[in-house]
Amino acid sequence: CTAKTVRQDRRFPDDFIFGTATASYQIEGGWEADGKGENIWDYMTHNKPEVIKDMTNGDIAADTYNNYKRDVEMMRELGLDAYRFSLSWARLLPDGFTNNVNEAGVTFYNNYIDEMIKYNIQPMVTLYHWDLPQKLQELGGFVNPLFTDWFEDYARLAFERFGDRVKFWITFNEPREICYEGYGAATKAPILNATAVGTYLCAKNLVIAHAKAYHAYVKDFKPNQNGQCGITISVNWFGPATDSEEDHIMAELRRQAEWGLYAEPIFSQQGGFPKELSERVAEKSAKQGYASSRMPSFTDEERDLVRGSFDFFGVNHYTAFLASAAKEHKTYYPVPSLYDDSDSSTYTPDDWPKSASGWLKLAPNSIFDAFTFLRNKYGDIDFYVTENGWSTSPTAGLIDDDRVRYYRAALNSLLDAREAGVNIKGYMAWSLMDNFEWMEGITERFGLYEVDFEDPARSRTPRKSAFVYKHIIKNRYIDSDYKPESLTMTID
Ligand code: PNW
Repeated sequence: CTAKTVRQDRRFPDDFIFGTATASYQIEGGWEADGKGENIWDYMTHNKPEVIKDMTNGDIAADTYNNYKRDVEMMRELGLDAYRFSLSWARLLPDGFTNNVNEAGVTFYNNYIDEMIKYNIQPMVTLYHWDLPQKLQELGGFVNPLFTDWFEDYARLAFERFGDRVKFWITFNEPREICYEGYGAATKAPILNATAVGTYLCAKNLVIAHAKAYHAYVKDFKPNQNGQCGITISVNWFGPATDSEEDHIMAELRRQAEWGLYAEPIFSQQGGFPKELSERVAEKSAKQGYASSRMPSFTDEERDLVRGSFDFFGVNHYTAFLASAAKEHKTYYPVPSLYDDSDSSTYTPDDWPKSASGWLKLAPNSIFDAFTFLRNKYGDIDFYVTENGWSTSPTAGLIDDDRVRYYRAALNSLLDAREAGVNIKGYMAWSLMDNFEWMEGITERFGLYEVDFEDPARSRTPRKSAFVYKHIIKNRYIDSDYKPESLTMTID
């Protein structure tokens, strides 16, 4: 693959939605302000600070709890149509359950939302971006079968309190990072490392919880509120390293393990977990001496509840990987585990430009590859890019030419996909500003705005990429020659 030449004659339609995205734990701070309960990231970072690369945590983060008006001012500077952010479950429901509503938390989100609405910026709300109330984790979290009801109750509260103004709801952000990284491995809270079964038990409950919240919205809120409800799945592109049949099989198994596990039950006609992966897990489980497959199955009723439970498909897309059957690319995975079950290994070519994050490189035209694949598989549905972005090091500063190059390449690839007929209706850049990058702490920066974490006020300063993104939004056009005259930001 070679990068496509950039075409200048293409535009984004006026109704295309440009925004940025963030998540509660990564920006808010105020970890115990005004009655907020403890969540799994508070608990983990306080009790095991060594799991975070620089021993930082989200206690203060970008302090959006006290800076929300400045955040909205930045949205206005950029000229955003929409802003995607998440609600902190434990800020609203300190114990996780609806018997105890923290009204100060409700007020905080009301203020944030009202400030956006005042300036005609559409709030897009994620209900769950990884910060489960610790009390629910102590009851098993996502692998307690009653989780699906706890989540529906929480979702109903959010629809009730905010649904008059919020018309775009995302139930979960990135099931893979929740279920594989949090339950099947130890790279996100709650670091359970239950490699054999964790991913699969979580995956089943997660899609059922999503479907219950979706149906609650459709039945009891949508008729009056007229919004939409969907889910966001991380869909990086996994293509075959060569044209060999083996590599094609590896790529398909990898896609099923990475995102098919969560997309197939919701977006496919037949529902349920992906076929080839299910077969491999069943076979391996039998050989490993399990009494039944480590991957649970769906009852007919569950399958029907989940399939078709969406108004749109939200996609977080960052990069691509090549799947290979070749010996030199084989990676060791714990046995049993999701990736061992999938038998697949991946690598990335050395000549793809590197970001500050080990997993993130600039892959040629990966948005086109991922979205045309999704459209061919799941049909002509509405898609949104709910995250896409690039990391730099904390010392890289304000002149972020590599981030500018990444955004231009990504948006060109998105236009290619639209030209091929994929209905991508919006794009959210990750992120509005630097924030707490999970296990990496603040060692990797994704912001269009730099945040000064040494400054108690957490001042925010636009990077060059902020000006370039603003220019694209305003003109609905990617001008590859545009250079901001200065880094002085104004509201147009
Ligand atoms: C997303 N990968 O996570 C999350 O939704 C954000 O909270 C996070 O800050 C952002 O991307 C940047 O990391 C991802 O390995 C984590 O491909 C890992 C991957 C993709 C997305």
